[in-house]
Amino acid sequence: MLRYLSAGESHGPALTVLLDGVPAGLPLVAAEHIDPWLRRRQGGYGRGQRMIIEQDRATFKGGVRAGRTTGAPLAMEILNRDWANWQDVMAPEPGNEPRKRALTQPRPGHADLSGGIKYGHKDLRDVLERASARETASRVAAGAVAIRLLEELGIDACARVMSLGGVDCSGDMDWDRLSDLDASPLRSFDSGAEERIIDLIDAAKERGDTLGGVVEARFRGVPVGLGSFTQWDRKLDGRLAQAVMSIHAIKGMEIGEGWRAATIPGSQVHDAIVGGAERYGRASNRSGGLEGGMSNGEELVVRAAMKPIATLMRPLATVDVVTHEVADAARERSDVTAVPAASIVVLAMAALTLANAVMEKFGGDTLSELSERMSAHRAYAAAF
Ligand code: EPS
Repeated sequence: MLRYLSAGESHGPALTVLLDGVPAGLPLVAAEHIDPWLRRRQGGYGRGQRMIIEQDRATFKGGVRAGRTTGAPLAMEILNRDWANWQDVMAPEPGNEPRKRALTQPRPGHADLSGGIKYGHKDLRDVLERASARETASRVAAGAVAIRLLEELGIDACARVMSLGGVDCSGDMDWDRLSDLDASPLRSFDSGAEERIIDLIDAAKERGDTLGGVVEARFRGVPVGLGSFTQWDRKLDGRLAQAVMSIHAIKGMEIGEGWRAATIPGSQVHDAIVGGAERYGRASNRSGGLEGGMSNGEELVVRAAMKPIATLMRPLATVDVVTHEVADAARERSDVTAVPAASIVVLAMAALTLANAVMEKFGGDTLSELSERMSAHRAYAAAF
């Protein structure tokens, strides 16, 4: 089983990522397989000044030798370049002016107030530093390893933006145009809608406001039967929901037609089964590749709704936790939107979940063991 953990604060020295259970023999080079995903997560129109400072790169601290995983736990480090500006505030040693840049005016919609009450911090910086979406860089580093593993097993991955600020930019899904997504400022297939959305982002910035949106993670080549119908906690949809809903600012999640399926008759929701003599398939894929808690062999389609970022340059009202007086919520700097970045984070978390389900079903200590078992299963399922 893959196990993922991370540590590190937004303005601390570094993010530390641990990923246990990756089979031995996976070709893995940080600059080739991890850093490009970190770069994608940093991108997108509407990001703030912090992303000018950071240039995220992963360095292996364990588990990889000569460009291949050894089977030992993977350890990675991503340095925070902004740490240079925060050493006096964030130093672990005592006596370094810890109250400098203290934050006592909790932001509505952020973890500040509940986290402060929970852990007994009046300086809410002790909450926001770890609650910050900076943490998602760790998720993407771990997810990039999962994407790499899935790729070796014949499973392709794609992350894109479906709508932003209420404007649809889904366009037509096209696996042959993935590089267009990297070139697009919003990671969308609809360049016409993008111009309108960019205007919206500029206007929101002007107003001191922020914007949310809907993103999609998609996988092609998923084998039948990942997850299970037999027990609640083995259902793949449930496991994907936990992974995706744990991402900062994600407030909704659907698989396939999801919310829309609740509004139309069953005859327009379910997908007819075709094939049989060769591989079974579906005439449509409104179920998003998942039925009965299991993958069904069609493309896996996971969508998530991101609320607007909670740090507003024109802040909402709050209450100061020291003076108990009405105040404006804290603001430093913020992204106007991080929806394109969220598409990469959703993909990373979905990939980790999928890779985990693959390891659970097929097992293996080495990549070749895993690949052989999966190929045998693909042949079996096709002939069923
Ligand atoms: C974030 C606030 C901003 C974002 C940050 C998440 O950081 P700062 O307060 O340093 O300007 O840029 O996101 C990242 C650093 C990142 O890597 O995505 C927050 O409060 O959640």
